[in-house]
Amino acid sequence: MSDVDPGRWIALEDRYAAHNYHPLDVVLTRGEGPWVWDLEGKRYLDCLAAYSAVNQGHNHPRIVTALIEQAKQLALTSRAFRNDRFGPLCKQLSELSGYERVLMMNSGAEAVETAIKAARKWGYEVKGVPAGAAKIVVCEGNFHGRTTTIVGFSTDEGARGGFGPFTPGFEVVRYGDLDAAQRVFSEQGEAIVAVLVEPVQGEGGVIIPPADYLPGLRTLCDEHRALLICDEIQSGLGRCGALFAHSLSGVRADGVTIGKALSGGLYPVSAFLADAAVMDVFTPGTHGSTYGGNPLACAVAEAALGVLVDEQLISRSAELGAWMRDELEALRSPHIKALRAIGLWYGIELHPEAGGARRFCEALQREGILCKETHTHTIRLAPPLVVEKADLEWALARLRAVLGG
Ligand code: IF1
Repeated sequence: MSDVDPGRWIALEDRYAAHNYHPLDVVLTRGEGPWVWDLEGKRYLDCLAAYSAVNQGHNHPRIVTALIEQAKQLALTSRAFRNDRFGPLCKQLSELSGYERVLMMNSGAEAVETAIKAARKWGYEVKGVPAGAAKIVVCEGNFHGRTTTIVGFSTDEGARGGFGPFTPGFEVVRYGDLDAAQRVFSEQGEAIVAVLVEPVQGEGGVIIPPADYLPGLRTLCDEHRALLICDEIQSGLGRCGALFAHSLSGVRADGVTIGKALSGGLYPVSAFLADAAVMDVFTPGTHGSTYGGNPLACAVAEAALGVLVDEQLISRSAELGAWMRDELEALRSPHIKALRAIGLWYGIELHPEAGGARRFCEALQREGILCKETHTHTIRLAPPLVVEKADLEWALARLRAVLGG
């Protein structure tokens, strides 16, 4: 077997790794900007961008330098001591986002867990919900991570099945359906401490709710004294053409979770953002994490946010994204049932007769485009926000070839 035979690496994974994924058979070894290369030196446009973690592109030199320099200086102190990178990062995040306080964690799921804990504690201490009675409203088709609490309110049997018993206290309503939210509030408003919602559902297949949905949820939360918490882990930090996707609906959430692109893919960094009136329910000893807010994470996040702002990746996402949407809309493919687009994020839903999106993703892989199907029939495209128009033109030609039209 040659040194670049992908079969060798695939066999190792299949033999020694847990089988909790079904990846495309491409073995990547290098990345730069929006591009990645496999063992044989074949180049691909990365149209998944590590689920939007590499919005800044792979190995962004400024973020890599920040990582290396900080690793040489000081990586981890624990929060038992202070470090000189944490305060500046929190200030930068607060000023950028407009929220008074920042709570740093590592994975997205941890940020969501933090939001859930904050909402419950706020509910008991501020709203006055009787002990143990707090309810959080979540949506059908949600994806917020993989902890037992979070998968407990998932409606995806694959993500949830076999992992119970689950944490109680969640009410699931149909996504995008204000009447459903209204009903649950009119029945249980006194116990509801928060609505936890993705402004755009990623795993759901880039599902964009009706324009009045988030404003409607905002009003319901205000009327019933509940927190509106937006999970911007995937939709935020530029992906939708705004710092936060929910701002596009003209609302301000009471709490926001971010992750993924907060580090540009160099390190797991996540955060929960809220004003003091919510965040101050956390007091010493009530929440934390060994790695949360460590100097290495903070240095990486500071650089990743710096790139987002200085390279104007957010307006770039809005502008290039709209152009690409028009180009995709002009595709006359017999296979396409619906196109959903926001920023540089697309869900291309295929007719069931097309036989599933997986084979199209495999065909695109052969053409040099990496993307991933979701929910069987939808091709999800989310290139790094540093992608050039010429790269997208190149990709469009291949999409035309594979999808027809
Ligand atoms: C997997 C999906 C994407 C997220 C939102 C929290 C998290 C995620 C909105 C948790 C994570 C991931 C994780 C990854 C696949 C992926 C995914 F298809 F499953 F839904 F991106 F679209 N909130 N999304 O999208 O963040 O703890 O992973 O850091 O679990 O296989 P995490």
